[in-house]
Amino acid sequence: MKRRIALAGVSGLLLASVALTGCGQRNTPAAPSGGGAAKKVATIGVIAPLSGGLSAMGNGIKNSVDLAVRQANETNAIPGWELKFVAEDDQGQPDPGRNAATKLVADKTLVGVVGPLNSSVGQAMQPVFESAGIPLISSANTNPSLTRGADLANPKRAYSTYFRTCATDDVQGPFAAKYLLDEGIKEIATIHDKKTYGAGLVGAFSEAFTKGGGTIVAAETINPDDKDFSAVISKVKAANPKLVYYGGEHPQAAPLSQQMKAAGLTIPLMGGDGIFDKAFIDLAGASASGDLATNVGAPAEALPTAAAFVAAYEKAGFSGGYGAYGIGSYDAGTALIEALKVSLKDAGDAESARKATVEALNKVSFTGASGKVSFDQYGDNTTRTLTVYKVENGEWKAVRTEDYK
Ligand code: ABU
Repeated sequence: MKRRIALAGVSGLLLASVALTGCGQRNTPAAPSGGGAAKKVATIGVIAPLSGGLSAMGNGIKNSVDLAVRQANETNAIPGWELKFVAEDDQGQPDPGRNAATKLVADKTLVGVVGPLNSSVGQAMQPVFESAGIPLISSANTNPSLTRGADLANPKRAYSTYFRTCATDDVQGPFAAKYLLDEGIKEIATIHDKKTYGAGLVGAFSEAFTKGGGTIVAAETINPDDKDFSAVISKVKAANPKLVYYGGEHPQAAPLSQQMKAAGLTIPLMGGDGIFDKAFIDLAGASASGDLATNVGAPAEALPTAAAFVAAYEKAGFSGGYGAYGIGSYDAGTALIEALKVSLKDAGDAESARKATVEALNKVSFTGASGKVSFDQYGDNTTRTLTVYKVENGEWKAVRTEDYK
């Protein structure tokens, strides 16, 4: 069941002020001053691409969680405890991601991590967190197998310590397919980058698109490190599609869009949340006009529940925006903090509270920046919202938001 959200009707942002203590890259508890009892330390980590082509998205994830941690410390959300924040760079690659996970779980004060961005990196990290009994909450991994296993017809929780706040590609692909069919676009070509996310998204899209009466006139792949897409563009052009649906991320999608248009394939490119970033428009330039993307969640700027987050993020003075995954990352950090309010209450140290933190995460329920947040039996968010955006006048403009139950 789904509910369409009327974007035009959303108005009157509820601007709440949030006190912040500073705006550095790292949030370390202050040393206790004389007389007061020393607070115990629990560490919240972020693992995301902080360098490379996806770093704008990755830094948005990092900053948004940093903000949630600062606010928790400022309001003494967990009496007797100070939260420390650390961030590690996974470079958007599985091996550095696994290494970062291994490094962080060795810290006895670690109680949970938000991240990573890429589903393929999440897959590499999940066993590390499962062995350590430490929760990992992603705001961006959209491949459904990470929570429900490879056989979606017979879902089984993949990892007891893994959670996510974003909607998944078995919803995102059909959402894009329905939008295109509603718009009368019935012949399309697909291209993906062969990665977990790209291949999975195109698979989910294609199934729904053909079931809905559409035709896939060409189905091609690229390699994630390709720069020249002329061969694949020639094949796609010969099939005369009305649109190219791309599964992958913006560092490849932007030059693909540019090279398509330069080669005379003057049709829109559409992708998922992996291309929804200002960097796509900056990289593709004028070629991006008319291109489309879906993203997980509703537009933060139009969501009353996100107004306080948006204001606090701006006030904090982070370099770079919160990006596609900002509100979901802030909510992932908040979910962890909500769980810690329960698990750390009577704990002697952070390490002994890990199991209770996972148990408490399964029971959290709160209104976050993105709306209601709680997790189902697989670790997925029970709220699943998606938005279609179109590039107009050099900006992503929201054109349809739907909420799936
Ligand atoms: N969700 C889009 C990009 C991240 C991923 O690989 O899932």
